[in-house]
Amino acid sequence: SIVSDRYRTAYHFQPPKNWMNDPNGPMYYNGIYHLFFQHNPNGPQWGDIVWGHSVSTDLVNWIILEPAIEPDTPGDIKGCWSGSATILFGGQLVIMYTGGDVENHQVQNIALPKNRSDLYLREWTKAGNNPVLQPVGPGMNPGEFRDPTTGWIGPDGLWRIAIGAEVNGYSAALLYKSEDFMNWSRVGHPLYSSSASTMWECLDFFAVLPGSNGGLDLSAAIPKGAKHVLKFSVDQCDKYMIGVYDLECDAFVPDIVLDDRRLLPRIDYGNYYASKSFFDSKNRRRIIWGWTNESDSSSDDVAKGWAGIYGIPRTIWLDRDGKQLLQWPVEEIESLRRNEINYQGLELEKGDLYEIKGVDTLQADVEIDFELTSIDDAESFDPSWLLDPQKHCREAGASVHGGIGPFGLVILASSDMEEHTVVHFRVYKSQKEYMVLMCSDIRRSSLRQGLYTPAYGGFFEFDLEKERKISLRTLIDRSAVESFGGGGRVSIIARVYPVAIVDEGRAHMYAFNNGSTTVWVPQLRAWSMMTAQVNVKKG
Ligand code: DQQ
Repeated sequence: SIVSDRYRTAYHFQPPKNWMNDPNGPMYYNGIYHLFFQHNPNGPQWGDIVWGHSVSTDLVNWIILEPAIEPDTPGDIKGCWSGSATILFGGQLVIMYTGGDVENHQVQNIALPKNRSDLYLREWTKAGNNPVLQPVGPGMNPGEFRDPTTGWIGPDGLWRIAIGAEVNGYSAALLYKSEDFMNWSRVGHPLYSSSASTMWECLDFFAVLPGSNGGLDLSAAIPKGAKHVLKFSVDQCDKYMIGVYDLECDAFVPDIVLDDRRLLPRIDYGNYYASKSFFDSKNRRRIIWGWTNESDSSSDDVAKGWAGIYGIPRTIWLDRDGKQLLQWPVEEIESLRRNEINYQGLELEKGDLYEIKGVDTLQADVEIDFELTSIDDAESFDPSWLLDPQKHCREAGASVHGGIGPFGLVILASSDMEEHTVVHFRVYKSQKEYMVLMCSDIRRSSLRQGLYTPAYGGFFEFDLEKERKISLRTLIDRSAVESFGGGGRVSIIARVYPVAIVDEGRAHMYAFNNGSTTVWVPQLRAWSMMTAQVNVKKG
């Protein structure tokens, strides 16, 4: 149908139809990128979950294969849920995933490639000794024990994995050890735990080197000065802590422990969950995939026949100060760029709205630098805003004048501006630094009723004494808007369903400024994005 096709993304990952949630077991193996995904082959809502399987050589174009794992054994008959792939020595390959067993307990199972010389690794065999891990031990909740991480090797040469669990009502990243990846025993203490929250879903644990965007393989020798990241999915978003992996205690020790978990940094401040990263040995980088759900209703999903996309795969690394993760779309996505337009030396004064013409405004990649002509008018920052950036974005929207900002992009706008999405910045002066607020405000993205349309937002620190330019990159893909602010310090992905896209088949795009301080745009580049071959069935 028209509605289904107009909102269907052109270069974000999704199956040909039906439901998709968490990315599972991403890896690069023998020249091929593999991506598995929680998938309902029978409908556009969660249920009947199997591991869908797609392969690619460039992370842009994908071929869908038969599902890799389906519920057909006592250990996974009630569900084949999330998990990870680990490449062992000698090229051995293992998937560990959570199964719902006959009693509806969550257990961990192993699947192995049937034939490692099949380039696409189409068929997977379940291990005879499944399940390899059961939810046993004092205080364990058998219904909250899932999503094993990729394995890593400890100094004793043994494999380790972490699994999210609820133990005595607190959240734990339980740690397990094994010699052969088949027989596992639980370590007496967790990798990390907290009394603050319920179960952590989709744990991810990896090493990063401050200031270097080269990725690290968790199982290789970790260089001196490296840090570790523990990511967990909770409260509808993906949060992380930076710390060290203390080899002596065999535990993760965060650099900072915040007692209010609303203050924890997020991988993405928009619609993004259950992310999982992997080390790409081809280009020596760490890549992260995350799930972006629909923001329309489930009856809309039935009408569309599909639900769920993934964000563009992103390179993820740690900033020089070792304080926050940075992300940037993998460079391969730039192969879809066509017809560059280039504006130079735009001056945006208070109230200016400058139309950007010459690109496909429904499928575009936009890179823009905003240079502040002065930083004297920055209003002062209130640290309590960090608790709820969305509230701040609601109260200080694009039409509310400020000292510095709001300035940014208005996209997916109808001719009469009744519908529009705004991605914008505001700059504040805090005691020691400048704080930048980035908002992706989708409250007026559509005239349709029944959509989830928040004003997403996140703050980042920025040294404006050193650098006056704040960059914004926004990828527009029909119903997806994915933005990276300050060189990847804050990312926000959102889903929008404007009526104008359907009715007019096009939209308008503008750069704007609504703050007292004039903003200079030394350069704005934008491209139309071609439609990628994402899981299109051939023939
Ligand atoms: N989705 C999976 C679980 C995971 C949850 C089930 C997170 O394994 O905890 O589809 O979205």
